[in-house]
Amino acid sequence: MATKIMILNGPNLNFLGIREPHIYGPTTLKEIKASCEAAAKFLGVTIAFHQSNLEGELVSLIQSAHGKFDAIIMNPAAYSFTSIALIDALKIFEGPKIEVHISNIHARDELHRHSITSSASTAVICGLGPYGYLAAMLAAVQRLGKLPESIPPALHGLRPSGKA
Ligand code: CA2
Repeated sequence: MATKIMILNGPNLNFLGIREPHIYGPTTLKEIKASCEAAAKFLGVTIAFHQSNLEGELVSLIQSAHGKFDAIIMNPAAYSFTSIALIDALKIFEGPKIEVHISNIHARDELHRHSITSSASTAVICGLGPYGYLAAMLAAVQRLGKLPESIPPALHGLRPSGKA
């Protein structure tokens, strides 16, 4: 069975590339989705890509991934800084959970600096712009030990499972 990755995007990310390009860049969420779909083909995985402004909807999507998806990649956006509900939902999911932020949250103002959801994540990628989603996909598949043979050995890492 093909490896399945759920990619979740939190509130206001539907405005990427439309407002505040000086912070989040010119790329739209639609373009990010297309780039993830292209990467999925290359990696031999299938993806489900969602955006929601509603915390409960994101919780339900994470719950629905249980037993059906192998990894979750999530940009929780503003919920990163507030959501115990997302932390609890992420803890239920056993597979790799990679948090992505387009901007480098550590270089941001006090309000945008302290992600609490990262405590329930396997790894966090921030500051790489939209490329962070692709880096997260590669890392998730590597961690699952499912990188295809077509990926050069140098990108497989030192341990098949990706564990440190
Ligand atoms: O850098 C990221 O990906 C963030 O998760 C984006 C969040 C922000 O609260 C985090 O600190 C970092 C904000 C998403 C809001 O997206 C907008 C897009 C266009 C215009 C306005 C907001």
